[in-house]
Amino acid sequence: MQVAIVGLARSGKTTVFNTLTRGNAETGGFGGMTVNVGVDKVPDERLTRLTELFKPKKEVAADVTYVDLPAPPTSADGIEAAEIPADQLARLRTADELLHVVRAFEDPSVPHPDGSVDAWRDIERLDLEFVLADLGQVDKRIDKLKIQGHHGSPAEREANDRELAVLEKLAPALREGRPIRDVELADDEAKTIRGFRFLTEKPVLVLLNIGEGDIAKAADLAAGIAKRYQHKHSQVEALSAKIEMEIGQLDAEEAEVFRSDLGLTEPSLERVIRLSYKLLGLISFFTAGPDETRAWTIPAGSTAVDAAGAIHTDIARGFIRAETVSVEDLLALGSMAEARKQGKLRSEGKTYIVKDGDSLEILHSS
Ligand SMILES: Nc1nc2c(ncn2[C@@H]2O[C@H](COP(=O)(O)OP(=O)(O)OP(=O)(O)O)[C@@H](O)[C@H]2O)c(=O)[nH]1
Ligand SMILES: [Mg+2]
Repeated sequence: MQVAIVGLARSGKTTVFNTLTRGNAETGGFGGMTVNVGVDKVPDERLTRLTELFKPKKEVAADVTYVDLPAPPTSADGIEAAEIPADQLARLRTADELLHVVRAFEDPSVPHPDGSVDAWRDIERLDLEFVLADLGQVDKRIDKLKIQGHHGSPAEREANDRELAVLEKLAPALREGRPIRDVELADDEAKTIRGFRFLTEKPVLVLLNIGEGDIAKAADLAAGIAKRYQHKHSQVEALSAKIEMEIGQLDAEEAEVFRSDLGLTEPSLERVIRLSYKLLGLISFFTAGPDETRAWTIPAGSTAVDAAGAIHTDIARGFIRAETVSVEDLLALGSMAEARKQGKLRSEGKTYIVKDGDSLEILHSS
């Protein structure tokens, strides 16, 4: 899973990146063109507890790749309607999700490119750039299909028409400034345009980067924006990136003290990671044994065979059955054997829909 960190100049993208990845990329670089890439483990207390129980040689958490991209040139240079450069667009398209960092902190030592802090204005501005990028691509493709449509075999022409019909549904929505994620599409229509990897189709987590003095109001500030940001597959969160970055550099005990002093009850960044995971419709299942405890990522709705395939294609091919127990039951009962004795262990077949928090032992022929 890959998350692109996007936002206008000096909104705090790199600070958020550092916090998420415990990195130390240079911040305050004033619109530099550096791209930072880092990997972070998805925090999951269920995995931690499984590891405590099984004491395996190794623990493997699910991970997320974060890509911190430069701000689009428009916002950095104040040039109207400059396009997002092609190389940045290409990087954006490969992402599964956008983490849109929005400046909501006041700090005279970090001048806002527009002279004033206005989170809503900035959200709309970047969203518009993404809409325009998608619209450019849609229009170009429509023109091409219209020319191409008169040629080719009947099957080719039919495929041509099908694609054209979907794109002609998207174009007017984009012209009105609506993101593709809001357009109602049937499954086969969505599949037709999947290859484009449109920016406004990706799920988005809007992250308000609030000032240190606003931490107590974080939830209210996020709710205020969420009320106006009524899009599908989107969510709004608020945190103070600078403080979170500083906390991230402390050891666990110090961090705890610091957090409670600030009235930060829950680690905001863990929440962000989990939310971005959920927004993608991903769930976790676990495998646990003396060698290794491990969290695996699969799309919600996956079957037991899909889960086996996430581990290894050979295991999917030789799938016999999945001995299944919820992690909570497994943790409460202490072992697979005990879970079996108590009737909590189920034998599930190929078509079983795996649930978030299932612990699986997949039996397979080799
Ligand atoms: N006071 C305050 N300053 C912050 C906060 N978050 C980031 N900053 C500061 O704002 C400046 C810009 O932060 P960056 O993380 O570099 O922002 P960016 O979006 O990556 O900036 P560019 O890559 O230049 O577009 C830095 O000096 C940060 O220290 C915050 O929550 N509060
Ligand atoms: Mg940066």
